[in-house]
Formats: sequence, structure tokens, C-alpha cells
Amino acid sequence: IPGIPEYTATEVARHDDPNRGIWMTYKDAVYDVTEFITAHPGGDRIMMAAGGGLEPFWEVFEIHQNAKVFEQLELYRIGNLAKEGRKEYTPDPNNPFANDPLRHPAIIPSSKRPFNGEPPSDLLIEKFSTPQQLFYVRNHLPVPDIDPNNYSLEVTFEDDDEGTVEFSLKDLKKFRKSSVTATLQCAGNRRSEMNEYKTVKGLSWKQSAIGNATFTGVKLRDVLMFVGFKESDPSYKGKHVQFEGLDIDPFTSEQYGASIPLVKALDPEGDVLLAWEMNGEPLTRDHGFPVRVVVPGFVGARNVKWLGRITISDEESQSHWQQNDYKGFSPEVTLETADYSKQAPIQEYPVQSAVCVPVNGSTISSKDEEITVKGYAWSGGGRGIFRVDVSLDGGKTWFEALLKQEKRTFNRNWAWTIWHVTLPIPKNHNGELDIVCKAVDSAYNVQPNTFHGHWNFRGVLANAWSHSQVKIE
Ligand code: MTE
Ligand code: MO
Repeated sequence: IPGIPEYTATEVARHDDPNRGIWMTYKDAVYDVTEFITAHPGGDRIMMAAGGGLEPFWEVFEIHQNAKVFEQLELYRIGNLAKEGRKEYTPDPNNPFANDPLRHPAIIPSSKRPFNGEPPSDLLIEKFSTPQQLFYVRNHLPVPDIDPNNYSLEVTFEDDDEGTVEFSLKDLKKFRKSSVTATLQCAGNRRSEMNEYKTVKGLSWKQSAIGNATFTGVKLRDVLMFVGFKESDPSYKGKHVQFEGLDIDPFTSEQYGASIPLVKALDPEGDVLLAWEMNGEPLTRDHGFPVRVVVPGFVGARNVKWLGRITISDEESQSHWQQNDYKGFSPEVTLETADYSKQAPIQEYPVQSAVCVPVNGSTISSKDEEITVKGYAWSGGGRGIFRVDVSLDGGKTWFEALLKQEKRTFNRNWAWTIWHVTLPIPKNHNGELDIVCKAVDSAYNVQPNTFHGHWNFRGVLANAWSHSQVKIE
């Protein structure tokens, strides 16, 4: 609608509580929904979009996506979103993070500079594909602002004199397109639970530093073959593919980096992708625009965003994040005694699962006869999920959950499993349920019962049985 006021995204973001007014956007429209929310039961859920966009909510709660809601919403329209709404920050030389993008208000930050955040867990498992705006964000550095027209990816063989091949975004898009649905999980997912057992060092992730999406791009294998890689070369097996991000530490000038074994990159069934799309949309800046690596079945840290350079080398990446971070240690090892050079980097993640609904600490009615429990399960290395067991009594008795999963061929199960089960509430509860889940992967690997014996000072690989304590009132 022309001729009505324009508001910037920052201005909208300020309106996130009833006192200042609750504003939301959908596409180009700005709505003041303060009254709508107070008048509508269930409006509290939509509060998670206060000060931000409604798009990911319509993706998650498809039921609401009907003409009627749009019609109603139109009554609350107060203006248009300014065209440059998403890019209004002016870089501030004294604050390297000033040019970071705005995040969806439903994302709960665990740190702001650099930005890290995760969605509420009950929202996370509503859909098999996680909307990009609700996908956890894990940044170590300021988000680079890359002009796609000037973007170039360098590919180098360390022991080859022929030097470097450069690809523009257009060049990459000339390759055969490939898609893969894969789950990314940060090595620190569920760290806060390990921290409750005994203090660890790291960002306090709850259980939503994980997400599942369909990525589209070109297979890294196709690019490596194109630049002349010869599979028949017997030396390739011990080599590594190093990735360098275009994000730069403003103080040390170090760039983010990680590596994977070359065999994974060359495996036609390894499905490693240089991706520019996530769920059919261009990557957002937070998720690596214009191009990121997707290494299905590997821990999040190897999925390098804002990819600038690929190097084939005899060595692993020498970056901090490959050498001195993202490694597991024995429980007795401390920050002071840790010798990172003696531990292997986390690559494939072990089996994981978590209870997402009901949310830990919530209350259910004593009139309820049944309870529906929902969550996710995932394992690294393409190992699928065979089974998820759920208990309402802290693990004394168990029930099998119903699984929603994308069945793929052997050891190519890159996507997570969403599960649910509806169970009668036991009569002999003491006003409380200790809901537990644990998953079994396709190698029959299981999760440890507790963090005892599994604890490590960095709080990575937190995959003990997941508990959700619920009150009955
Ligand atoms: N790539 C770059 N260039 N810089 C980063 O900070 N973080 C890594 C990885 N790739 C990171 C990166 C980590 S630790 C994780 S868990 C994933 O990206 C997170 O991806 P996401 O933010 O898209 O969820
Ligand atoms: Mo991570």
C-alpha cells in the first residue's frame, strides 16, 4: 500500500512489549497487533514474533496460514516496512559487530557479540524442516557482509604448482545442482545440562543448538573433479580438505577454519555440499551467505560458512577451531592440563536425542489423563535412528515413540528423526513426572544414562539421557 508510513526493521524491533506496543511484520507490511493479542486466546504464542517477522511462524504453524487470519491482520496494519529495512545498520569502526544482521525475536541469545542463539525447543520440533530464521546461529566472529557479485571461492592444491582455481557464484551455479537434507548440531548442544552436573566452560546452549534443513548447491566432489582431482591418485586417502571462512577476527585477523578428511569429500555417497540455498531460499547472512559447506553427519563446526577458500592438504586445518577447540577429553582433564594435540577433533557426532515437549519445568493439569511427549533424535555419520524410548518415571519403565524420518539408504541418514508418543499419566505420581528419552542409532549405539563419567571440561558431546521435569497441578 503506497502512501502509508514506512518503518525500519530496527523501529519494529523496538516494539516488542505491551507498553511500547507489539509490532510484527509480514513481507512488506507492518502491523500493530497489541490489541489483537490481548483479544485472542493463544495469542501468547505469537508473542515470540514480537518486534520481528511472522514468516517463520506461518511456516511452523501451517494451520494458521489461512485467508481469514490475513484478512484480520490487515485491520491492524499501520505501515510498510522500509525497503532498506534489513540493512540499516551503518558499520561502526569501533564495534566490529555493528553490521551484524537483525535476528528473529524468537531466537534466544546465548551471546550477542559474537551472536549465538537458539529457538525455544517446543517450536524447534514442530516441523521436520527448521525455518531458516528459527535455525540456531553459532558465530565465532562478526558476520561478514559479502557482495555476491564480487564473491569468489579459491580452490588450491597445496602440493601442486598449477596454483589456484577461482569460482564466482555464477561459476558455481553452472555445475549440476544437488540437494541434501541434513541436520546440523553444534558440539556444545545441551552443554547447560552437562554444566548442571559439574561446571564446564563454554556457551550455555540448551537443547536447540540443532536444526534440520534441505540444502542446495553443488557437490564438493564435482568441484574437486572439475579442477583436476584424480581419484586414482593413491595418495589422496590421508589428505584433508581445509575450509576457510571470510569472517575475520577483528583483533587477531584470524579467519574461521576447519577441515574434513578428503575421503569424505570425494565419497559420492558422502553428500558434502557447497550450498547457497537452505529450504529453497538463499542463505541468510547468519547462515553463511552466499556459500557455506554442508558436511552431512559431521559436527556443526566443520560446516564452514562464508566459504572463501578450499585447500587440499596433507595436514588438517591449523585453525584454532580444528586444533584447540571442539575436542573431547577424559573427565579428569582440566583447562590447565588439557593437551589438545593428543586428542582427535570431533567429526562424526554420537547418538543424541532430547525431550522438547513438554518443556522442562512446565506444569500440566491434574485433570489430564494422557500426555504427549515430543522431541528429536539424531546420530552422526549417516547412522539413522532405529528407536526412541520414552519414560515418564525417570527411566524405570519405557515406551517406544513413533518416529517421523526420511528413510534413506544405509549410512546416508543425514536428517534427524522427529518423534512423539502419547501415554497415559501414571496414577501413582507424586505431583511430578520425570520424563526421559534415549535413542538407539543404526549401529545400536546408545546414549549414556548420566553425565557421570562422560563429563568433559569443555562441555562438548553432551548426549546423556534427556530429562524434562513436569509438575502436575
Ligand atoms: N563458519 C564460519 N565461517 N564461522 C563460524 O563461526 N561456526 C561453526 C560452523 N561454521 C562458524 C562456521 C559452528 S561451531 C557451527 S555449530 C555451525 O557453523 C553453525 O551453523 P549455523 O549458524 O548456520 O547454525
Ligand atoms: Mo558449533
